[in-house]
Amino acid sequence: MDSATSDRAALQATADNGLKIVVVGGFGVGKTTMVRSVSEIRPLNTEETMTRAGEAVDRLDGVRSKNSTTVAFDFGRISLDERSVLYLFGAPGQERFWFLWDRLFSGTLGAVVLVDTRRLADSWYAIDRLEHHGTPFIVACNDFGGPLHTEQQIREALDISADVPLVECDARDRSSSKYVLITLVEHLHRLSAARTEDAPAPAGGAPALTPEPTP
Ligand SMILES: Nc1nc2c(ncn2[C@@H]2O[C@H](COP(=O)(O)OP(=O)(O)OP(=O)(O)O)[C@@H](O)[C@H]2O)c(=O)[nH]1
Ligand SMILES: [Mg+2]
Repeated sequence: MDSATSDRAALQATADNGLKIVVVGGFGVGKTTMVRSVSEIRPLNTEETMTRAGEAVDRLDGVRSKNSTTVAFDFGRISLDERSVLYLFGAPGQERFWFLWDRLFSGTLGAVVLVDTRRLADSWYAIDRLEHHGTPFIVACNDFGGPLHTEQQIREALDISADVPLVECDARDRSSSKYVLITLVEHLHRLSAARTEDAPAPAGGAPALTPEPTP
């Protein structure tokens, strides 16, 4: 287990808008890879080697070459600007660890549902849980060079409406992953602005985002 952390990128003193974001999705879609590639601190990973003992319970369809899996969660951090800092939590993808998700979603402002378009059905549970919690999310299709689907086909397969942003990404690429997170934060700001449309704007720019109350 790699649990080392470092302060190689110290948090700016002006960072007063911390947002908890979860990266969720099916097994082996690249959640740990995304948190790793984008984090400005050495990420906390709870990767464990997958052994023969887990063969009976761990699903390996489509990800045969994978030999480690997240057993708790990943944690990383990225500053978007002087004030906004995202605290990233990567969820475990194996079904036997899904019981952790509901706790992980607590206090979460928004989520990235990472999708391998060759295994779209593996994303259904994540979307179901997010909708249950009322957690806003975007969908990011990670590039595994799989079969190409139109945006409409993906929306229909995942049963997501037109107002849920859908983007493509390569989780191994920092700027691509950062673009995904910026898309999510912009989505959250739009939702927040729509909620407070009639309220006067607070001094000092965009209103700070606050989590939805957990149902
Ligand atoms: N081709 C390709 N491979 C990727 C991409 N992102 C991640 N991978 C690879 O996919 C494998 C799975 O990545 P992980 O980041 O461990 O996936 P995960 O979703 O965290 O997996 P679990 O925590 O076990 O559910 C790794 O071997 C990555 O190197 C991508 O964008 N393209
Ligand atoms: Mg992982």
